[in-house]
Amino acid sequence: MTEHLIKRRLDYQQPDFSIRSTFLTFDLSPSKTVVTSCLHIKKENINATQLKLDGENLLLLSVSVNGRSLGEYEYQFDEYSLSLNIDEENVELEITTQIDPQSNTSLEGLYYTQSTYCTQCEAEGFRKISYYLDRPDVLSVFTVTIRSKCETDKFLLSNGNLVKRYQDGDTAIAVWHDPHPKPSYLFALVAGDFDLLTDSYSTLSGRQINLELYLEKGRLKQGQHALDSLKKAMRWDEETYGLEYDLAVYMVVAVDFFNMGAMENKGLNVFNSKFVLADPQTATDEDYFNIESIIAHEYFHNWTGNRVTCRDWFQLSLKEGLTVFRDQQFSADMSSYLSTRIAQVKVIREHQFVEDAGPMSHPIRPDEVMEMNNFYTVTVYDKGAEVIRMLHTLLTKEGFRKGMDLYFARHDGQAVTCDDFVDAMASANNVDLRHFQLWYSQSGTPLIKVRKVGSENKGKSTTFEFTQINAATPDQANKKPLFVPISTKFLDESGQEIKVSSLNNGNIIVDRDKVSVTVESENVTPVLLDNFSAPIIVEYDYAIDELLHIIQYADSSYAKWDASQGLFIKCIQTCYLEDFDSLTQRETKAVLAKYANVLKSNSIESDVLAQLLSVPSFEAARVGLESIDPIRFDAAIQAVQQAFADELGEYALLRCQDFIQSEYEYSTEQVNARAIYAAWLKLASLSEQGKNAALVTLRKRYANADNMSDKLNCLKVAQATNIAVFDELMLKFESEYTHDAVIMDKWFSLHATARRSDILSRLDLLKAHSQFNQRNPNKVRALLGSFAFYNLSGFHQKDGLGYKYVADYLLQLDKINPQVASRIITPLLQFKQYDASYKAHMKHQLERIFNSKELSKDLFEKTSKALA
Ligand code: 0A1
Ligand code: ZN
Repeated sequence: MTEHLIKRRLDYQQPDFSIRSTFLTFDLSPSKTVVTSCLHIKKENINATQLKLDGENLLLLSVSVNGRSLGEYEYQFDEYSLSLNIDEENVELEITTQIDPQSNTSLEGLYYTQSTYCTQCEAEGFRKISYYLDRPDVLSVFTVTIRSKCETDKFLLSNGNLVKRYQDGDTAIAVWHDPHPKPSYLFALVAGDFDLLTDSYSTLSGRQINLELYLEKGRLKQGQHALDSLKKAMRWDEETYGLEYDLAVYMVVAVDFFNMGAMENKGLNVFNSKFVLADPQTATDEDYFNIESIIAHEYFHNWTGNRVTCRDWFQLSLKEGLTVFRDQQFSADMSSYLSTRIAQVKVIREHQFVEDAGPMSHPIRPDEVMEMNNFYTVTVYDKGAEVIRMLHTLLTKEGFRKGMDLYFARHDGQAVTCDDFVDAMASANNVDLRHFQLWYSQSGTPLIKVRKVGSENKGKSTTFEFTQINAATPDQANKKPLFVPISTKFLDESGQEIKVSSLNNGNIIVDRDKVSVTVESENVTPVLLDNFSAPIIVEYDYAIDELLHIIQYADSSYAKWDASQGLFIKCIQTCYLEDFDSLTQRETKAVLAKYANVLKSNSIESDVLAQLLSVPSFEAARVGLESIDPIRFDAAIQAVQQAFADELGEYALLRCQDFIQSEYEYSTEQVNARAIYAAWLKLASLSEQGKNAALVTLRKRYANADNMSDKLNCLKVAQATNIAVFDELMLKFESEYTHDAVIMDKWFSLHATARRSDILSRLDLLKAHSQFNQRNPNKVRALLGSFAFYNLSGFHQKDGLGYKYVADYLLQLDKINPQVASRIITPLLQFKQYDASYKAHMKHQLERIFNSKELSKDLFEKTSKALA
């Protein structure tokens, strides 16, 4: 087996050489592309003699130094590198390599699919294009020449500004120059034929920027929302952070084959087409939202990532945590704070907490990495953003802005570390953030247990004790207490807020093992972790009436939602633990009846209503439980869902009639109205009293829907409530959209998550569908990813066949695209959290993968950690 080495953060060393300029020439051909690279190399460490360049899967054609061609004995190369001695301080190094883009199914480096050339270089893909110092702290000025003899390569694109475009006989040639020094991971090249959507943007300082969207032919109209989003993002960044775009052109290319969401290459973003294309007939509200936020995310990287980049890959959260936080702020400003915040919190609770409780647990700034692609995680991205959010809370908006200004003043044009970022924040605000910094180095989810320790002062005051617990994780045995801001309010019996002077801007700072807070009142309901002020788990033994009190009286909609989740989770866990006996059933019914009354009698604001009607997912509801029997837990969720629907069924049916259909518009009001309608329709369709009438409504609604959101909502309701109707509507959907690859992903995903006993043979049929393609990550994620992540009853079959199905598939996929295989394996990695028999079956499949021949580094790292 190939040896897979672990790299360590603390082993970082500055590079001995820099690359002042990089001239690349590509002679494109699908299976034999020749890359000529002319590098001006400068020795930075006078004692260094050997230059070692990274390179993988390259056919080396020639090497020359200062114009002299080297003989084979003058350099050494192996599978991963090319080394040569450099005596002078400055040399011109020219290397010619040949690559095979057509056979590149990993979609890393330069690849060719659907008659288009495309690159993906982050994190370490450039080395599959040419030998280079492929590390983020080597910044170089790039000039790129692209040559093609193929007439369909109408557009030849790279980073920066187009210097010239001309024809030399049968060869089309384009030359690009990017004046901003950049690391190799930000390099991009795209060549092919597209429809081009253009616009221009005028910056606040009066510069004109050309905006260009390159879209699959025939899809021009579907680019408008992305283009509008881009202009909004450009304006927002100028207004919020004073950051202006710095080139004359900003290009976005949409491609169907892409491993991730999108990539922020300087001036030439490459996007997964599902995060660009939208019109009311093809995209849902969620798609509209995602497009706006991902377009913004990539745009914001121009400053947080490109102008100031990472010193090494351990610092990935420097750019990702910060850029996610910035896109979250932007989305909240564009739509509603509440719904965006709830969605973010769900990501943390349902995915990040799970990651942190499993074998891949790592700090937002990891210490050890085998395969960098395995660290584009919810921890680095989303927990990273929560850490930035805490800084924003602690320093205030103004203080945070001062910190950002200082960060750019100090580090523009540099490759820096997370410590540099926190230092800028600390210096600009004159505060000590050393304790806070532990969030960067400590992994795991802090648990804060809150207890009412009694009342004093003749019962006139109540004291709450906060205990911080940081359990060991596989990567770190010893933990220290973190600096945790817990936004807290206290409500009295009448629902009024009680002022507590000891709070710090509304936060209780738990920075030690134990912290106590006293409230001058006797009957107090605490509202804890409002707005999810820290990425932690809070445990407090709420009485149901306290939760209902919060839902009725808290002035924060977030707190209402969180209390509603707490209420559902309490019911689900009781059903699960008490074996659904008749007492539990009666009690659950009584609790849900009370809750239903609150929902009926209160004028709940529309931005939170749909969320209040939704029962939490498996991942959210299982918090705090170990050795889970997923099937029994699933049954508990179903039981609570059914009891809740039965409480509200008739009322829900009535509420469905409130909905007035108007022409589709992506606006906050319409998005809320559609979500509320779908939530009522689901409850009505599930309920004993409402289901027949609801079914008629559902069919009618599907038939009359003039937009994808309503259609998909109907399909989801049918999937959850009536499989026969689901099958009927899915057939209609297929015949309508079978030609559209992007839309068919939704269809694959809905099939993959359906609850049915023959799901595995269905998956076999779906894999044979004409629109399925094992080389396309979107398809694989839609079918196999959705199944493994979200089909609880299908994946966790008692005989282990669901696990085997996924493992068999991953073994094939690993040979095609290890990055995608490595994402889909995630649910199997959590095997230790399940009950014995499930655990054994999952472990067996992990062992099969681990022991298979020529396993990728990606899967090797994950399976070896899981089985350790
Ligand atoms: N930097 C991109 C995400 C990205 C990361 C890795 C990729 O390939 C391995 C592709 C894209 C972002 O944060 O948007
Ligand atoms: Zn990013």
